[in-house]
Amino acid sequence: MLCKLIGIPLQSGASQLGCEMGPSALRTAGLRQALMDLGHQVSDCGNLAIPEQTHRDHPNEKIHDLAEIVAWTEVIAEAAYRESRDAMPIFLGGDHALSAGSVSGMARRAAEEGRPFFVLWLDAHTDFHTLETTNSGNLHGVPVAYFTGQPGFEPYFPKLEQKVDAANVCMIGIRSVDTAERRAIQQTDVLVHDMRAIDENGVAFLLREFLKRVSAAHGMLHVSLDVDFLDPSIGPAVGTTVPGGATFREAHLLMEMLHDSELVTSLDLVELNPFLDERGRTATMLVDLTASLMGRKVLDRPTQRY
Ligand code: Z70
Ligand code: MN
Ligand code: MN
Ligand code: MN
Repeated sequence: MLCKLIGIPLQSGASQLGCEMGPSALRTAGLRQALMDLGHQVSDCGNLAIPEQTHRDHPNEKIHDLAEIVAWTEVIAEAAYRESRDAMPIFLGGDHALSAGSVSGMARRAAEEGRPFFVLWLDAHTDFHTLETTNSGNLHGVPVAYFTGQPGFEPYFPKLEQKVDAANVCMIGIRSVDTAERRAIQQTDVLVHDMRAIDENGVAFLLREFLKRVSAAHGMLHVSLDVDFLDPSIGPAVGTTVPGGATFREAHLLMEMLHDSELVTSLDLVELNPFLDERGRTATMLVDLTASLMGRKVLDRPTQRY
């Protein structure tokens, strides 16, 4: 498989500075070599950059850096569409606002290929605020509402060429949802698995049920991995730590199952804040999880199909 690494030094969607160093930390932790060791070809496209922005105001005065995030969304969506023609893009964040672009660009790619498009959202948060409802004003809290076509993003954000069907979005790891998000997401068909669902069923069951649907539809699958999906004990390098996250074993199991499924066509690695890391261990954790997703395993065993 040809993997394209796309660095996105975007940090103004989060409340704390530092995510702009994420792409560098992932490179330093050896992402490219880990993929090559698994027999993949890797092309590092370097980091994206945004043009000069024109100022944008929104009636919600809490929102900060709107113009910058809009500019990033356009640039990232275009890169996602372009680089996915012949390769699997891996988006190196950068905060989670980048998924407004990566997911919308991949949705356009899937539409062009005539395939249904699915998103697996691994996160403590639903990131389902609209521009009206965000209280923090941090735009990493809005990408899912944007790419599923919730109202109010136009004329600020780019018009979606292809919105993602909410029923094709599955979230796992959720444990921090604001009131407005909860109200809004419950009006949709987004499948939200909170930590209780994990505890009662196990991650393997939840993922297997979703992968069966993706497989039956011959869909393309985008995986969006937010560091705070992980328990802070194994992923401390994130601005918004939330206790009670996924364990090392749960996270690797999901990645191994995703590999076996052969369904994943793009990946976000987001919210890594190297300024908050402990001797690079969160960056290394993300590289190891990506390696599991791309075929690293403890023992050879027959591929599990879904
Ligand atoms: C909260 C907000 C958020 C990521 C934190 C948190 C959002 N709902 N998203 N970390 N990735 O500020 O809107
Ligand atoms: Mn925040
Ligand atoms: Mn997130
Ligand atoms: Mn999060």
